[in-house]
Amino acid sequence: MRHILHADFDAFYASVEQRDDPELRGKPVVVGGSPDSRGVVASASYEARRFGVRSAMPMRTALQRCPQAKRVRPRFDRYSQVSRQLMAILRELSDLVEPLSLDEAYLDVTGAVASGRPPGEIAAELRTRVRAELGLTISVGVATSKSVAKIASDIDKPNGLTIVPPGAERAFLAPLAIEKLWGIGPKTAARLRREGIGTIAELAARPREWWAARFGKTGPHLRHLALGEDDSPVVEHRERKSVSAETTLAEDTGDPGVLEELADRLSQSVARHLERAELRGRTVKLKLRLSDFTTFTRQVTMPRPVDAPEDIAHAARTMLRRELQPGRQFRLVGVGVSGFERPEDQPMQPRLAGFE
Ligand code: TTP
Ligand code: CA
Repeated sequence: MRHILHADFDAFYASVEQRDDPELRGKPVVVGGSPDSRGVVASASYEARRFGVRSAMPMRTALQRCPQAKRVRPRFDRYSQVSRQLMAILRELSDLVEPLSLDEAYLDVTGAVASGRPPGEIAAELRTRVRAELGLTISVGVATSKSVAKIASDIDKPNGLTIVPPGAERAFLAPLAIEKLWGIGPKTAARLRREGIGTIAELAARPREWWAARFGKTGPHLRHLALGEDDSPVVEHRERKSVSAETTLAEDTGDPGVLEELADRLSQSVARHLERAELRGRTVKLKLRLSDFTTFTRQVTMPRPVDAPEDIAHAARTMLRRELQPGRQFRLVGVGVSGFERPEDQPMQPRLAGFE
């Protein structure tokens, strides 16, 4: 059995703005684009939500509903920074962390629970630490699956903690509205309601055939979710520290032409991987192994982060040439780039449209 936490910042962007500017605390705050340029609300403080303001609503509408609301332009760099801080705290509690977006993540704490710590205690520590160290509140759901943990974290927002004990999944879901389930959007929900299905219990009571007829391929999966069954694992997203490639030569050589060409090829491979991962780094490293197995590295810091094959190759060749001496034979060459400007574990870019 797994033990999973789902953590989600409350009113994320708006709370960060309120934390950073005491003037905004306790007041309705909307973060998003200007009403004059058809901006939309990215995040609304709970004070603003009392007036019916919601995410994704046109800013103009939001300010009509709540004219005294303070509008703040989004500061995505700031939110990314806070997000990294949350993920770092999560990683101290377990190395199985799966960020879902800047402000949400799953944490698998099965290991800690096996060694005697109740999951609720881990959740409580997490909430205390986030509040003390980041000055922000999160809501946490604790359950035996990702799906139930996510629904649980949402049920008692803001600043909530909901624990669903093992075996209680079905009973917990039973009275909830069908929209709470992954895969049931507003349109599907409206259709189901016309058939008299409004709660997850009513949905869960449907026979297998009904699910297949109604939802096709995803039917069986959805049915499991409605029954509180979900065995999808928490998939770790490790922060990548470097990208590198190396080759052991078929035969040791000191030939500058052969070695430089190899450095070029490795640089190209590294550049391709960097591009795919959308990473650029400031440090280029060259790894060399001599015929007597002595291994050493040389590195250079670039004036700007690089990802282009020619930049990496130029740096690698320059370092390589300095190591060539008559009689010196090499058996391995490696090239790597590190010192990334953007950590890879930012799961997604802020949704930019209309916010500026
Ligand atoms: P959410 O978790 O959906 O919203 P929230 O954190 O503001 O509020 P809560 O969880 O308490 O209900 O989204 C997290 C952040 O993502 C949000 O602060 C801003 C951003 N976001 C957008 O930019 N556009 C959107 O349409 C939504 C829904 C969120
Ligand atoms: Ca949130």
